[in-house]
Amino acid sequence: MNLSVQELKQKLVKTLKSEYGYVPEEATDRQMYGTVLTVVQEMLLDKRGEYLDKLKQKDPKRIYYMSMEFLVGRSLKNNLYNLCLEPEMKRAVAELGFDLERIYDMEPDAGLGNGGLGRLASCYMDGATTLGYPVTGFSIRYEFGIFKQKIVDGWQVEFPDNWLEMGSYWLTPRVDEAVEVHFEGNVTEQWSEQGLKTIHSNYYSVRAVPYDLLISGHKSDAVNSLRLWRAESADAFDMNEFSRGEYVKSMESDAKAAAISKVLYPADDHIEGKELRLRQQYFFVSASLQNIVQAHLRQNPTLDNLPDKVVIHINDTHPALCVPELMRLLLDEYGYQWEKAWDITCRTLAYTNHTVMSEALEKWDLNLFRKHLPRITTIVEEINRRFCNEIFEKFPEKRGAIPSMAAIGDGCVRMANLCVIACYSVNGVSKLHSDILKEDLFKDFDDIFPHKLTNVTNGIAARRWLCQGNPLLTSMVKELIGDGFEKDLMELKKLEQYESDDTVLSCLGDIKQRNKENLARYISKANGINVDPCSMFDVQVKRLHEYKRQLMNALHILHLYLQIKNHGLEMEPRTFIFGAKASPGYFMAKEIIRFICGLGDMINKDSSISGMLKVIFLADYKVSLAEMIYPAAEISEQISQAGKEASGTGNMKMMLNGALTLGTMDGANIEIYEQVGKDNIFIFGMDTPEVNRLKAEGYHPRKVYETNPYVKEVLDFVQKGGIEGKNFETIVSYLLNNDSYMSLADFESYRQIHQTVNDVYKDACRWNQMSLHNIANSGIFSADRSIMDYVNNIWYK
Ligand code: F58
Repeated sequence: MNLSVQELKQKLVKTLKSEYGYVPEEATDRQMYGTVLTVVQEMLLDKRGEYLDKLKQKDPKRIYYMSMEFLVGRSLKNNLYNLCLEPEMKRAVAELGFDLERIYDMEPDAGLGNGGLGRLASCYMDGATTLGYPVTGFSIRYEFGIFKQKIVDGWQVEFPDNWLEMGSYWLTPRVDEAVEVHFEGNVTEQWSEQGLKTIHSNYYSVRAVPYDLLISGHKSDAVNSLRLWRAESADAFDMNEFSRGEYVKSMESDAKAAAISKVLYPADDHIEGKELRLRQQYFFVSASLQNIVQAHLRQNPTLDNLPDKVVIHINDTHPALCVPELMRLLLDEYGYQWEKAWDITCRTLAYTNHTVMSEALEKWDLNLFRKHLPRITTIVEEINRRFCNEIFEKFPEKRGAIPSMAAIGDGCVRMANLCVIACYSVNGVSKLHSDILKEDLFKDFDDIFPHKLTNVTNGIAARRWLCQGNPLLTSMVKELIGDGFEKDLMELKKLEQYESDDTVLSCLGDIKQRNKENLARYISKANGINVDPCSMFDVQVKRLHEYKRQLMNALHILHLYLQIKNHGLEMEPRTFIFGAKASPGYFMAKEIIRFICGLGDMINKDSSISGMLKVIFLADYKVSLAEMIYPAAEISEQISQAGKEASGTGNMKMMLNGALTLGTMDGANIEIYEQVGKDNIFIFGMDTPEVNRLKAEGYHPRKVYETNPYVKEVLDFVQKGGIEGKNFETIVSYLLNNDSYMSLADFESYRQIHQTVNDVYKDACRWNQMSLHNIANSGIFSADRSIMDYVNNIWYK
């Protein structure tokens, strides 16, 4: 967008006057913040108008990305960057007496997601928009996003995230496009002239009002939208009750409806079958599909060609109700016969799986399902009946597998099976993960639908994670290889020619140093602890989960501490940095945070280890904090038990910022390994077959404790209350008796690879060389590449 500083200033002054009635000299930071966002939003709306006109003419196939979560983060900097207006806006704001950096900092994260899955959805909106594909995201306009985390005495405490107060500037309500969603009620069948008709009556109606959050692409004509639904009662209050003087009761129905879009469920990799969550799912699925069908019918006379013009992509099973809801619309609202409706549905829907962990595979109790969604239940039952019959008839060799493949079993609706049965494409998110889907979780399906299962390795929005988050490194890269990498990340490969260039390598080292200093300043402010920016920054930031093994990292830190204290170990100074939210009801995860914090309290104040170790737990890990942490990371801890992390995307973000991966052969770590080669990554631990073998043999963590003196020393120390006199009995007993993700089994190998890391770090030149090699080979992990995989292999195949 071509706007001069002068023109921007005029826009700002005008908007400040019209919105707040002030001139710049009188305005507060908050008012200037509102003004800048309003001006940028208006530019996006204009651009969106032009883009929609073009779309109407060309009428390409539309992609609808259905996701319960979009972890958007902040938008202002991203939008200015994408519109190529950042330098001009900076000056315009400065000339009016304000500081754009301060304004950036006032923006809350739109935290409408838990972690990797939600962030991936946002990275894909960025990639698809930049590449000019018409992708619309659909989700819920949660009033409260992912909770704010504070640490009190080592214990995680959650606070509501009222992001709309400062974040609603980006949302445009479209009341004119509101639709109704029906819950509960009775389902009956009636004969009419058209035959047998299903009638859903006595339902409870919720109004879904869309709010659009515009997504800009980088140097692209496209402006896509993320459509977020807000729930309200179809009738604001019950007039009968109101007339009887029962004022509070008259508003209950409104409160019940509004609860649907009140708050994001903060569970990560664990699904609880809660009624409200089911209502959330159906609410946003039904509203979105009604919207999609209406939009299609505005341009087409029929729904017969829906699969040629539309893909509805189901991001994990949370929007799996798309399957029966599309069927319901076709059957009940548009009068299709079952076979034709099923054909259209199957050819329109695609599904991405993000986990193989059984506790995260969604199941809904059939009775609960029936109570809330009676019509949807009859449709799922019919889908299941027909599917089971088909297998029985056409695949006699699979008759034995019918109980495990069915969409309904053990009194539950199994959402993943439902998706695999219906969708024309099912993909995993890394090579290993997709192989596990094919060979294990969905093996029987793969045998009968041989081309359905495929892989799309995840990717990240490099423009956010490198260009916006790490300006120093970006300038260096631009100086060396030009700016082509912004649009084609594979161009980073050109950096390889500088791997023996001392000047470049030392410049890379200096940049990392400055980014570390920046993070050290933040740590000092946030945690009141001074860390040495010359120490190695070893980072593990991600949701807290046992399978991600933050605890193994912490045990190893304790091991180092004991070695320094008791056995005179000398090592390169190291700062271990953690950031992680635990699901509020996940006790063990919260205990692990308490353990890390306790460890930090003990180590950070111990002057006898002469600053060799520091342990920092950064509270409230979120997108905007990640943007500061990644550029400063030197070691990227990706240490999940092999076979458990579907992909990981933090691993890619840190690699792109020059950190070296210390990880297991899990998820996308394997593909990072393939890209950089064995000499530029630190791999340790059991791989998936080894994990499976040990599990089959019988794993006895207590044996490791008894045979490995380091493990014994560490656990004995904890047991004796060595960490600040605190009781961590649950942790010790968990490790000795269960250790579900085999941290103790991998401990020795983890310990040894850390020694290698320590040795390599002594050679700064070699380290920087490895770091540059990692950056140079991270191009494949661009979200743009993932989007092109979706485009070529799934969406426009
Ligand atoms: C994550 N899943 C995977 N789920 O764990 C990670 O390996 C992968 O890189 C990422 O998806 C993107 O593919 C994940 O983040 C959730 O947060 C769900 C939220 C809702 C409840 C169940 C977990």
